Parts: sequence; structure tokens; C-alpha cells
Amino acid sequence: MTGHPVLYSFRRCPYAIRARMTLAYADVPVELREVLLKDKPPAMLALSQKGTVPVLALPDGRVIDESIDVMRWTLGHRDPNAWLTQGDYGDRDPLITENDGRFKTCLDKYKYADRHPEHPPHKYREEACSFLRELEWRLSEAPWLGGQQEGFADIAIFPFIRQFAGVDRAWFDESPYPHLRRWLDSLLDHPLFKAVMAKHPPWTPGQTPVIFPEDT
Ligand SMILES: N[C@@H](CCC(=O)N[C@@H](CS)C(=O)NCC(=O)O)C(=O)O
Repeated sequence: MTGHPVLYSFRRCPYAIRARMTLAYADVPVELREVLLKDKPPAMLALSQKGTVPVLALPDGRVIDESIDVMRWTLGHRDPNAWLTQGDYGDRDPLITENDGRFKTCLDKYKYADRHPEHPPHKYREEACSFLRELEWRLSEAPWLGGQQEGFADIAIFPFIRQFAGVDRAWFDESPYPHLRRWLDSLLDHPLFKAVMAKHPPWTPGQTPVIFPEDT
């Protein structure tokens, strides 16, 4: 035991990425336990039976198993650039609800179109585009979704747009969303994103703890 909160996480999971980016931004240390989704550790399932990552276990016994709540808990500790109150909406931005709901459903169908043969992939992509248009409009007004600085909505939504763009980057590069591309590229290049994508082998009980973010 390190005395730090324990974060069960999966490197490529967009929900876990936004949680880790927030922890790295706030510089709140946790013990990071990388999970294999097809072989989840019993210790994690004992904390949260729904079996999704991220899961944050606090030293006082509380368990936070929704990524947005992990972000909020983290920012309750330290929020140097006021992510929670960025722009008109802060952490209540309606774009986040749309991202996590309708857009995520379209993204999954677009990404795994072979599992949804009722329609060709471009149909799912077209459905997702109504959300991209909303982002594009917001980003044509200001560099970040909340205004002049990056904030909660940017970090909450970015990992999903990263996935979307990655399905067919050539299409994305030609798409009529130049502001969104600029925004995505600056987040892909962001030190916070780079900091959270280091690779770690799956956690095994008793191993030397991995502390995240790393002490620099
Ligand atoms: N609403 C949850 C969703 C988390 C989620 O669905 N994570 C995926 C990985 S990206 C997961 O753990 N899926 C379980 C599985 O694949 O077994 C959150 O925001 O934390």
C-alpha cells in the first residue's frame, strides 16, 4: 500500500484517458494499475461490479467508478487553471452529455462497422457528423471549447474525437472541420496527453506500485 488512491485504468480507453489527463494536470498522485479488459482483476471487480474502467479507490474506502466523477474529484483537490468553471458551462457543458451519449453510440458503430452490417460505415460516420459540426462551430469562435484556455469539456471530449479521427484519418484530414482538426492536433501534441500514454504492463497483486503522475 502506498497511501495513494488506486486507479484501475486501461491505457487506450477514452474514459480512462480523460481521468488520467485530469490527474496529471492537477498533479494528484495515484497508484496506477493497468488492467486487461478481458481479464479484469478480482480486486477491481470487488470494488465496482460493473467492471468498467476507470475505477478510483480512495484511502477512506470510497470508490469512484465514473470517469466524469474521477475528473471532478481530482479537480476538487487542485484546479490551477479553473477547468471546472471554464467558459459558460465548465464541467456541465451539454456537449459532454452529447459526447458520452449519442456521439459515443455512433462512434462505436463507425469503429466496429463490421459488427453492424445493417448500414455501411459512412452512414454511421454521417450520423456522428452532427456532433462534429457542433464542435466545429464552437471551435470557430474560440481556440478551446470553453474559450481561450483548455478546460473540462476539451479533456472530457478529446479522447473520443481522437478515436473517431483514427478510424479513417485520411477522411478526417479532408473533412470540412478545420477548427476541429487544429484542436485535435494540439491536444494530441499536448504534454498532458503525452504524459498519460506511457505503457505499463498489466498490474499483478504484490508488484512494485506504479505511481502516476510520475515524480519529475
Ligand atoms: N461511464 C463509464 C464508462 C467506462 C467504460 O465503458 N469503459 C470501458 C473501456 S473504454 C470499459 O471498461 N468496458 C468494459 C469492458 O470492455 O469489459 C465511465 O465514464 O467511466
